[in-house]
Amino acid sequence: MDQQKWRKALSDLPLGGIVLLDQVDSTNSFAENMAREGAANLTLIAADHQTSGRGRRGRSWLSSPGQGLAFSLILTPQPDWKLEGPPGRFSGLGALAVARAVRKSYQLPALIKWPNDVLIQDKKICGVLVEAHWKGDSLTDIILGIGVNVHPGSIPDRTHLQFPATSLARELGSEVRRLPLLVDIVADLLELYQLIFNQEFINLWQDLLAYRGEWISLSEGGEEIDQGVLLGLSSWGGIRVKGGSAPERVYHGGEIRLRLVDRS
Ligand code: BT5
Repeated sequence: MDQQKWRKALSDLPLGGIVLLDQVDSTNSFAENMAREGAANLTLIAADHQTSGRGRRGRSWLSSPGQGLAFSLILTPQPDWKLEGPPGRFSGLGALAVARAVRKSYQLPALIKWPNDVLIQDKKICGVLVEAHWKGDSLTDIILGIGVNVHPGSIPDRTHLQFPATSLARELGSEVRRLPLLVDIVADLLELYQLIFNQEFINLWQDLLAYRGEWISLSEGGEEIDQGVLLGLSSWGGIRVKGGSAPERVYHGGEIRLRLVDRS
């Protein structure tokens, strides 16, 4: 990455700070340390390469140098935050910003696989990792980390994947530049962030939900916990599922995995 060029392109956005790195273990870990040392709200940390990119529950996010986007945003609690419900909307924020930027700039049919993946044609191009940190009972910061496969070289070997993956350039059939994509995603994310506690935000997210109206299976810790039709999102960003004669169920929680059930 040409750091000077990247910094200049990002400098018009209302960020609290910009940190650009050639290599880091994980931008989320780096952001966590910065937050602990008092970094400003909306500080962006982006790296050309992560040596230990992280997914959820100890899983890895794999990438090759310069092939994708890996960045994290530090969010510190604001007076207007409504924290009485589950924090799932922060992964929705990351996924929605990526899906919208991809749709707007490249006209590709990006959808959000709840809770934290962005898919194009049923293949993963992006993962979001939200980590909240607490001091006693009080939330100190939320780190919102986003990884996007941009060039074809960013797609990990199939043996490392539990779900098919693709890159933006592969789906588009032509080259994609990382910097304008990053600027589009972060700009949209900052706008959506203003709406995050409104129903309008949930509606925008729900409009791009993958598998809506389809039969899905949910699992947690490797065990299936439910099956049913995916109805949509709850007002807190959980998913609403209905199957059989039982009443509708709502699930929250970033540890749940969702998959489509082939009923043909
Ligand atoms: C995620 O977790 O998808 C969240 C990934 C978040 C990555 C960003 S990069 C910037 C920031 N810093 C970090 O350290 N992390 C964040 P999860 O839903 O648990 O999915 C992880 C699974 O996705 C892995 O077990 C693989 O199967 C698969 N995977 C790994 N790398 C991938 C890639 N590049 N493309 C598609 N799938 C991948």
